[in-house]
Amino acid sequence: MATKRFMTLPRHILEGEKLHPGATGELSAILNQLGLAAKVISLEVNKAGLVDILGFTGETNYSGDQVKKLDIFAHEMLVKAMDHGGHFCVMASEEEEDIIHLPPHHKIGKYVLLFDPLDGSSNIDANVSIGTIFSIYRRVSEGNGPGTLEDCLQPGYKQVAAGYVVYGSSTVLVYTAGHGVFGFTLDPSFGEFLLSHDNIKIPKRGRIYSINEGNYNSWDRGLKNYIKYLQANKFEGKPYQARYIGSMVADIHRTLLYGGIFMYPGDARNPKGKLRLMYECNPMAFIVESAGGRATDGKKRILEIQPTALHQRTPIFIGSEEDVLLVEKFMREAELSNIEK
Ligand code: AHM
Ligand code: MG
Repeated sequence: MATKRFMTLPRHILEGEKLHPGATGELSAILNQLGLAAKVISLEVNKAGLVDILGFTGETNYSGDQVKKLDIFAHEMLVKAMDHGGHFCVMASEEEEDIIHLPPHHKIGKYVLLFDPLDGSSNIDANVSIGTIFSIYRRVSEGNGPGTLEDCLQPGYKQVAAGYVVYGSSTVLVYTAGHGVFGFTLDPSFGEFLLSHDNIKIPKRGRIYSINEGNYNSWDRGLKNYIKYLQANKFEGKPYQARYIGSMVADIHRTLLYGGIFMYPGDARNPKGKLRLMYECNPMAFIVESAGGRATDGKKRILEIQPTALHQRTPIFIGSEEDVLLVEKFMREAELSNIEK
């Protein structure tokens, strides 16, 4: 690998490819193209406060959320940027109910792309960080024709690459192809992603917990006990800290860098929680596991859940290994004592 200084995203991908002699360069081309789409979305996000782009379009997306113009822009940008390279056989987006077929005149490839074009979009008006999340699989359906729903509904452990872009105080792209997690910061002066976070490793344990505590009354007893435990105890001599941005990409980016845990549990009102397995939880779980962390639904590894629907939701507990193991223990104990009663 060349030195970290001025290591651009394309160059980093190229160097990584050299370490895998069998690589065809296709995955590299995909990641480069995603980087390009991220730059365009980043520019538009930065302009959001200046142009008349904020506000609801009056539509709701498939999951029932209100859709803002920037969501649509990001969705269309990703489709347009990714549909003509000849790499994909099918795509799916959180913003579209069904799978997205490639235009008929384009070459069909062997990969599958799933993405959440602009996660956390309810935060746009308040200038809070938002992000794009993507996930790449190999096709599993037979033949060279258009991909199918079956290609999209693969368990997360089959991902070949995943990443996110956080549009925050700066724009940062983080990706993994299963061998290390790398972060690149967009230099706005010459429009290039530069390696800023080399081989990210999540701390084994952290001091920050991240959860929407407004839902406390609907939580299970085990989770309540865990949060009470954190509030009453210290880690390395200091009290635990609660941090919740309400934007998954930003909350997980912080968790990856500083350690700790991010949770979106199921509760009495929403047993499956809020976050989507295919667009949010699987890619984030792949990244966090590749950085040495852990991601489960409270019992089972996120990456081993067999999906049955494109837009299905799952509870998620993700972050430093020891923190996730601890919340699982609290939940298991509460469940056991319920059975014994
Ligand atoms: P979205 O896909 O509609 O943007 O919703 C997902 C977002 C996540 O970024 C965030 O973690 C979560 O919703 C916050 O939900 P809540 O406001 O219920 O805490
Ligand atoms: Mg989302």
